Amino acid sequence: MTSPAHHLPGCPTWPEAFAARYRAAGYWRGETFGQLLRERARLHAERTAVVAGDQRWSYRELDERADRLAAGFLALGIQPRDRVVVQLPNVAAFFEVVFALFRIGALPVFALPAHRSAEIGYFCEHAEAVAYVIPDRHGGFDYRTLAAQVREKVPGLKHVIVAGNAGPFTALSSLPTEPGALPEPRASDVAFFQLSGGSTGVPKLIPRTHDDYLYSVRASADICQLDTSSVYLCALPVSHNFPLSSPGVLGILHAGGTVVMASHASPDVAFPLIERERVTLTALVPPLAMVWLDAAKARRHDLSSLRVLQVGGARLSNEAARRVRPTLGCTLQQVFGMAEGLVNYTRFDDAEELIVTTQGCPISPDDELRVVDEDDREVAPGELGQLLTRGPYTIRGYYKAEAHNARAFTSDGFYRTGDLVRLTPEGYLVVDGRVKDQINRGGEKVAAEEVENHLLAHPAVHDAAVVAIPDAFLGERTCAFVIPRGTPPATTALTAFLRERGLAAFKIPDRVEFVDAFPQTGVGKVSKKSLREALTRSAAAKTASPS
Ligand code: OOB
Repeated sequence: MTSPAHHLPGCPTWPEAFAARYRAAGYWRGETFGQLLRERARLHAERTAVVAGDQRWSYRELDERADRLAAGFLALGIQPRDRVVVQLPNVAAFFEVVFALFRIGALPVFALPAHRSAEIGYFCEHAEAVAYVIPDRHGGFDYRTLAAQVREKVPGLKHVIVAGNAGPFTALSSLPTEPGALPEPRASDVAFFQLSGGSTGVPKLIPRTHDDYLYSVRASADICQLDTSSVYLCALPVSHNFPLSSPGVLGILHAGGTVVMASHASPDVAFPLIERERVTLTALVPPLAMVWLDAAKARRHDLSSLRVLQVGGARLSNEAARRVRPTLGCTLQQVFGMAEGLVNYTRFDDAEELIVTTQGCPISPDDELRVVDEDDREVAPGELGQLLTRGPYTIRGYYKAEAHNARAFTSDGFYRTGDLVRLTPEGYLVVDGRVKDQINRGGEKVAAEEVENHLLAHPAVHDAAVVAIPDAFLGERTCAFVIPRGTPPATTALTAFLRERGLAAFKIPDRVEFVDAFPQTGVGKVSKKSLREALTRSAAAKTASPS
């Protein structure tokens, strides 16, 4: 892969012929996130950009805060291209921090609030992060304790910066200083890292450039018809690609609208905010959408401002999809996207049947899709196959992952999504399973191998295989099959062991089954298909004889 001199080493990029085409088509416009905010602050100075708790920031205030904090980060010694792990929940400080980093060309690595020391330690190490930004406490958890553990593991981490009460670390509020001259990152540079849901031992880092990401943000804002009157409720964790950019909070800032941050996605928190702020658009994963549909029936709050409910991250059932319009009185938009790039949307004026039965079609006329069999041969139109994709906002490789990239991308640069899809005659995608070794737990992605590796570290575990169990609420849950070494440990001891290793709670197996051996495939690999079938059989037996 080509790599311009100013480009961060280890980040594969587009071949020049493609880059030239994407520029000529007007997708890549040479604009950076820092410039975008500057321009919006000029256009919409006094409009409200962000509402979070009792804070309301105008575009001008956000712009000024980003400038002052950018100067503060520079004064602390954070340099262009330095990596900074950002693990902030849905708080106003998120915007101040990421735009300050964008402005100096330092690169946020977007961690989720649920990540713990196993994940954060790895991100800090792999990205060679110089700083780590956290809240003091959130959701009953003290992030300063986590930071202390990470610091011990990763001596290269120079700064822990806390939004709130800093304890032994650096307070975010102590940093802002008089704005001065700022380095100017280039739009073709990497702007930040997203995390891949992944299917391998460790999560992969996804390098996204200003050019490519801003294109997806602008085009998403257009598809969702955003303007200055749009009000977006950010109910999912803001650093995830869906609420961040599809069109999400960045799409709203691009359009001059207002972002309302919800500290939690439950109806108790979200419905009063929708009523008070006259929210027009929001995004949920399927299990939350189902909770909202049930809660909305009570009609205790005025949700009439809501025009669009986006649902994505995991497959929404057609039945739940059909309930959205009658129950909430708004349009459903299905979103099938991935942090690696490609995002598909149903469009607002699509026929209701297309909206409730498909996961939409791509953002860009230059998104190339191929639906192939195991030998990478294209399947017949309408047949189920693996989705490969390439385009103006889909990465050409993960950060510092050469061996994995050779498997995850074709030699001509298509990303192997691992999703099984079929294309409708209208060119819309229906997602129907996957080939990647991953569990999609209500939109939260669990890489089987990652959990297996942690289980294998337990002295009483001889072998482990993690698979999905169908679940009425989450879509899927995780089940770990374990071959014990001698007497099986108690399930609670095993899950406590994983927690102690610092694994995020959503990756802790929901169920553990001890077995003597694993069923094998013809070539002697563990047959996860047989393991899943065994679970389905035992569930069927239980329903047949409920004793
Ligand atoms: C979004 O991004 P990721 O990176 O957390 O996960 C991507 C994977 C996809 O490859 C697919 O397996 C699954 O999540 N997925 C869906 C889906 N949306 C995502 N599977 C079925 N139906 C859907 N609607 O999840 C993401 C990123 C941007 C926008 C929306 C979702």
